[in-house]
Amino acid sequence: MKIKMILPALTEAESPFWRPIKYSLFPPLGLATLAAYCDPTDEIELVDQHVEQLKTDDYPNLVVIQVYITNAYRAYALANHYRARGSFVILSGLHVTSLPDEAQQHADTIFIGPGEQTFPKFLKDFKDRIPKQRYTSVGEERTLVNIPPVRRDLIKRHLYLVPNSIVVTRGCPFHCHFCYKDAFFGKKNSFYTQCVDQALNEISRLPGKHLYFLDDHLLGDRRFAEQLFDGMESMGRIFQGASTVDAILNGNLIEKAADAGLRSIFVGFESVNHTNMTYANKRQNINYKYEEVCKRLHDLGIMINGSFVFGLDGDSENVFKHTVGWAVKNGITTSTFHIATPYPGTVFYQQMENKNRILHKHWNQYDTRQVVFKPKCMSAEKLKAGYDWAYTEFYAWKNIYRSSMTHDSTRYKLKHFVYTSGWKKFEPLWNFIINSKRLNNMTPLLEAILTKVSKRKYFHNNETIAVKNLH
Ligand code: B12
Ligand code: SF4
Repeated sequence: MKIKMILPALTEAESPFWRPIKYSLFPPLGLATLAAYCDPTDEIELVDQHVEQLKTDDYPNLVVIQVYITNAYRAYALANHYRARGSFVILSGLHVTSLPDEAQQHADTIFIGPGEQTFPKFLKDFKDRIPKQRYTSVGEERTLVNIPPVRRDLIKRHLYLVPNSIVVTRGCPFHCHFCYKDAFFGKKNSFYTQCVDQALNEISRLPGKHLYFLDDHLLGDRRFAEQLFDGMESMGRIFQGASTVDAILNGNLIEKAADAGLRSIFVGFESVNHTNMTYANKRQNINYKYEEVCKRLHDLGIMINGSFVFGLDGDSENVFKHTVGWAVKNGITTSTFHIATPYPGTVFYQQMENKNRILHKHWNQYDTRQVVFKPKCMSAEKLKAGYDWAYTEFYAWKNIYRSSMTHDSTRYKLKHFVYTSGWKKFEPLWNFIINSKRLNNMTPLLEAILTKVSKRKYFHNNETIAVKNLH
């Protein structure tokens, strides 16, 4: 059977502000995960429209499309196209799970929630010629135990800066009101992990040194994470990942992560205005001092990618200046700013809908760069202008310099400066490398920049951690 798997390009990937490097970071891991359930005799083509041309003059038997909110219209057009050519078309992903009835109009079959249990069921039904219109894994038992190895052979590694992306858990233990997580996983069983051995095996199959864990919260299951980091300690890897504020400050997990090779971490600070965290049900951020998070990570030589959301109900016009000032002062290496976006299926969306504050439902503008709801304490125009200002200001040379200078050692200062300016200031060079299809030649450079700068050793003693600086 001929199977075509497609990740259609996100709408914003075509805007004049498109940063091709942002969309050439990670391969389509979800689709490669699903491909593992297909028959070895199936002829599978995996196309990521962000990095390659999508030809649509073929006749696959089965077309599998992953739908995010901002590629939804493109995904539906592709689905209609292939259905008209006689292919059987299936759709799933976050957006299909949020709005199944919308997606169903364009597909022969849709899937709700993660696909590890439902996709193999469908494949069997499809072969038996009794496919259903809908399969759901929300509310059902789900597991990652004994899932087959991701079909990484289908990934065109040379087209990505970070070909070694990996996920070893699904979901997250928290329930933030603006997050897609509960809509996608359901409230029950919304955080689960692989077996540690299986995760370590997957890591050992990946070539090179550098890994990027795309898990929502790599430190979310303390026992699992401890065993994972213990197992990784002798593997000589360097990696990046994501965590919440509380997991970084509690216990010694973050030290174990550093020992295992963690060199940079995505932290959901979301807002320097703590009232917002109560509105957003982000309890894991409340009552923690963000400055302590930064200090602890910097002491371990771990760079910080801080995530911040603007426009929640506690925000007024001074939030932009306040946030950028805080981030620079605390040596945040890179910042990802978002305009608060009520994704369908979330509590935040329901709240905005109930108060008649949704401005429109053009999904391709729900990209967190545009205002799609009425903010409470400022106009939509002010919110957009403040967001744009924050990006420009944070990545101004003077602030890259100031932020780099907050570190103690010269090596860390230099590393911060090179990493941040390399990410944001050399767009034409990135574009040239992407066009010459040599992006993965840059991976060793990324590895070099991520080498360890801290020589600290950690001595763990039950709850207390004595950090001895060997500088
Ligand atoms: C990598 C990534 C990206 C990449 C995506 C491209 C790529 N190559 O995958 C890039 C950098 C482009 C990106 C961009 C953005 N992202 Co992003 N990203 C992720 C991330 C970290 C990992 C995705 C992943 O690989 N997951 C692991 C795989 C195994 O899961 P999966 O892809 O979901 O696939 C499974 C299921 O969805 C399902 N499935 C998927 N497709 C199909 C199809 C069929 C037929 C079937 C049966 C099943 C199925 O089965 C798979 C196995 O279970 C997620 C967080 C996360 N942990 O998922 C955020 C995430 C998807 N991103 C998010 C956001 C907000 C963004 C941005 C808006 C950020 C910004 N301001 O730029 C943009 C735009 C995205 C959009 N909404 O349109 C949010 C999405 C919110 C939402 N409702 O859309 C997430 C969930 C992060 C979060 N916690 O909030 N992102
Ligand atoms: S901690 Fe992050 S992934 Fe978890 S629910 Fe909150 S926003 Fe979503």
